[in-house]
Amino acid sequence: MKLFRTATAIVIEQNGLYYSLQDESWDDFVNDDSLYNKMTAIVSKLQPDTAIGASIYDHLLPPVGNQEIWASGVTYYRSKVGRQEESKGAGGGDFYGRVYEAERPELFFKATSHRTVGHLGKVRIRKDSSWDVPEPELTLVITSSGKIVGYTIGNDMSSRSIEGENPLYLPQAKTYDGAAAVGPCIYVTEDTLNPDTEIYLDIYRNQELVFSGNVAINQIKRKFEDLVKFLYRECSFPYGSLLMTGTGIVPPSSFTLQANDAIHITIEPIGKLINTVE
Ligand code: DO4
Ligand code: MG
Repeated sequence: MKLFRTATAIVIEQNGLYYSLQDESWDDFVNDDSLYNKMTAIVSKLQPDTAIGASIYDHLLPPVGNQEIWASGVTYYRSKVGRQEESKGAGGGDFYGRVYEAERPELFFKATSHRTVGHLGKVRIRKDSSWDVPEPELTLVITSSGKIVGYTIGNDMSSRSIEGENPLYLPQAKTYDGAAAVGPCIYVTEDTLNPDTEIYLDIYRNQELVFSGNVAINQIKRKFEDLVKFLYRECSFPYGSLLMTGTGIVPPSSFTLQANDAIHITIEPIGKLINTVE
């Protein structure tokens, strides 16, 4: 089942049928350990809203309310190697190698909804950055109690020039207006995701494909539950949280994003998140 957020309603999609819920608080609705069962019960009682169809994808809000968005780093081998390359001059090779092997993962605060866009929204690159990439990341939707209740697609937009200059600049490389995209929906399931699930990244410039890559989520070095446990060790999340799980796709060092590039991230069964660079 998929859960969408629009300006006027929360919408559930099941088997191509859409069920609309008015007057529901997003924060209360999502922060529920029984989210799947609740949605199943709603769908069994409610009539589908035939006025809603696939055009819902044209006017979605990001599926985040008062939840904080956090991110995990260096969880895939490709990310470790990419960071080591970019920070050679700053001595970062050692830090990234160590965090990849350590028990404690790298977790950092990414954004609130204020700095986040949804499907078809515009992501930004910093004006003081010269080397920028999208990071396509499976994103966990977690309740206050630490239960993973769904999955969405995240884009952890990153400045590689700022991060590469000095690892202590990470918050500036990662957090700025328009630095995060999530969506198009939350995929809610009782089961865990199939480990063979693939993340695809395609970047188009003037309709031409300029980068394409993919990675299976089974290439991640960490268990999702362990990332959540560390995140929730000393932080409470009254509305729940979203946690990006890290990138396993890093374009070559010669690649940098440009204005108007279109970033397509696909993770089935969640869907496709499309954003354009402002
Ligand atoms: O350590 C820097 C950030 C890593 C990151 O965002 C990732 O691996 O996805
Ligand atoms: Mg990342």
